[in-house]
This record gives sequence, C-alpha cells and structure tokens, in this order.
Amino acid sequence: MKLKIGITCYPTVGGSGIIATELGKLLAEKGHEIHFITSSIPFRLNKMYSNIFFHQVEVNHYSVFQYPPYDIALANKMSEIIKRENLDILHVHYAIPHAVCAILGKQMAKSSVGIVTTLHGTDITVLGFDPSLQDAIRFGIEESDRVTTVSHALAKQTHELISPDKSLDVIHNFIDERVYRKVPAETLKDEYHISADEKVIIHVSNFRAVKRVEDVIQSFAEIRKKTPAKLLLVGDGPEMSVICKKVDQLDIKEHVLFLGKKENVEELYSISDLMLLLSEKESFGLVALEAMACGVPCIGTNVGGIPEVIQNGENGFICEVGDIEEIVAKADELLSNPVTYEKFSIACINTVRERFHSSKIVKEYEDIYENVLQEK
Ligand code: GMT
Repeated sequence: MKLKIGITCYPTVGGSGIIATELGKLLAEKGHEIHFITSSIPFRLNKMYSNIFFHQVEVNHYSVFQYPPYDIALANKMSEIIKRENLDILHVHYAIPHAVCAILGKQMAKSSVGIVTTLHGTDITVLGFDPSLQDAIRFGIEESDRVTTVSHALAKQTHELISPDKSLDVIHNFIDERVYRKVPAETLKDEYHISADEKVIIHVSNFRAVKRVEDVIQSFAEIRKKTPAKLLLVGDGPEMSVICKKVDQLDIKEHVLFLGKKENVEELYSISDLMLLLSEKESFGLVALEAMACGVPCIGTNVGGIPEVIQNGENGFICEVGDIEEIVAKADELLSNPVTYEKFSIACINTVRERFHSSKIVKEYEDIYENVLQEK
C-alpha cells in the first residue's frame, strides 16, 4: 500500500535528523509520498525526488511574545498539511515538542491521521529528568498511535523515567549502505600529511559534554605512546575549546586534526583504522554504525544502546565509561594484531548488513504504519 507520510524532525546535523531524512528518502524510493514538515530543509535532502515535498514551518518573532511560538506554528502547519495532502501517517521524531505538536495538529485538523513517534534519546535521557517536562513527554508518548525507540536500552530507560502506559517498539537505526562503504580515499591520507605507517583514529560527534571527548584525547595520547597515529576529530560543539586546551596540555597538537563539521564522512572512515565513541549517554550511536559499515571497528562505552551495536570481542570492544587504561589496552590489541583486526573489520561489515540493513529497518517502519492504519 502506498502511503502519504508526513515527517517532522529537527532538520539540522544530528542523528535524529539524519535518520528521519534517510527514512523519508528510502520510503520515497519505495513509492510512498513524503511530506517533510520542518523549520528548514533537512540537510541530507540533497537530491531531487518527485515524491518528496518540503513544507517550511515559519516562526514569526512578534515583539509581544517573549518567546517565538515554534510549537504552535508547527502544530498549525501540521494541521494544514494533514488536511491539504490528506496524510495517512504523521511520523515525528522526539516526544517533545514534536509528538505533542502532532497531537495538537491532528486535533486542529479534526483528522484521524495516524501518529507514529520515534524516541531518539535526548528527549528521554536528558529532558526525561526534568519534572517540568515529564507530563508533556508522557502525554506525547501515550497519545501517539505507536511509539518506537532506537534501542532496547532507550525503551527500558523510557519506562523507568517516564512510566508511560504504552508499549514501545524497538526499531534500530540504519545507514544507507550505498553511501557508507569503504571507498578509495588514499590521496586523502596524503593530503592530511598522514604517513603510511601511521594508524588513523577517528571520533565524530557534536562535542557535547556527554560525548566525553576529553577521554578520546586522553586515550589517544596513551595509544600514541605505542603506535604511531593521528586522531581525526570530526564535528563541532560546546566542548571544543576545552578539547583544544587538553590537546595543548598533552602536547599532541601535531597529531590531532580538527576537521570541523564535514560531509562525505565515508571518505574519512575509509582512511580510518579505529573509531572511539566514549560517551556517558548514547541511546544508539549512529556514528559507530557508519564507521562499521566502512569496515572500521569501534571501541565504545558500556552505556545505552552502544552494546546493541558494538558486540564486545566480535566486531569491536565495549569498555566502562572513563576506563582509559582498558580503552588503550583494547586499542593496542586491535591495532597491533593484523589478523584480529581483519577479523573484526569483516565482522563490522557483516553486522551492519545482517542486523541493521536499511531494507530490513525501513520494512519495520512500514509494518508499523500499516498496523496503525488497520487499527483505525
Ligand atoms: O547524539 C546527539 O547528541 C544527537 C542526538 C539527536 O537527537 O540527534 O542523537 C541521538 O539520536 C541518534 C539517532 O537515533 C542516536 O544515534 C544517538 O545515540 C542519540 N544521542 C544520544 O542519546 C546522546
């Protein structure tokens, strides 16, 4: 059945926006009609699709309001699109504000559109602790027709923190395997002045405190004592100045490349040997999946959904948060043993193909949409 699906997410660079956009693109390729209802055009929507439409939420800054009314403007736009395009499903990413806006938009439109909400993490693991938001989150979850979480860990945490009277379906994240694969990128290594005998370690994030990039720097400094290596830091965010200071303090400036925000990261993964994802909160860890799809094993922390992606001792390693000694030991084990490395690298590619293939995941979302419509 071909459906008309509205999608709302934060369209900026970030895991939830990437998943929402990539899902919209793949659903469009399967013949569904997709309507993005967002504040700006999703940044990954970089190709022309005749069956993808973008409806911009305009937020006016009236001087009488202390805060611009994004949520109300979004609900109003949702109502408009639900009616005009006769949407079957409105799939929103984040409980607040998006699920709450969808419920309001549906009521404004006096429609029976199905509401599917996907929880990504920050809406639960950060906002879920705030008593001033808990009722709103619970309302958004309970009033959605179906709610999905990107990991079992996030589903568990949602039940613990919010106690919604709702069952949650786990649908893991995915990557577009046509993009994330090992690509020829040898010249890039030369361009970055990385010599052939140097290993490349990569970290990709939004440099928020939860990512513990300082642990990445500290681990790298230790790994370098044994193995010649360069560290690629990809992304930008609030912790960047702290990180720069730490790099200076450890006197490793010439071995750390601050690359800022980048597109085409598959080329960077393709010259990398190891990814470090040492967060203290991470409901899934999409960057680990991206790296693994390019054959790059990861060392991740034992938090949230990371162990659902990285299988300890099979395709990477799981260490406790802040246990630098263990992280360094596991990195040494991988980087100094080519046979183990090759085994892990192949296991990474197989894991992505077998457990997180986009065709499998997109079908899981389609099944949810169809169930919602059948239950109407
Ligand atoms: O990691 C972030 O800070 C961005 C955040 C977001 O909402 O975009 O990412 C969350 O959603 C991603 C996609 O589902 C997950 O891969 C990330 O693990 C999750 N981040 C956290 O839980 C901190």
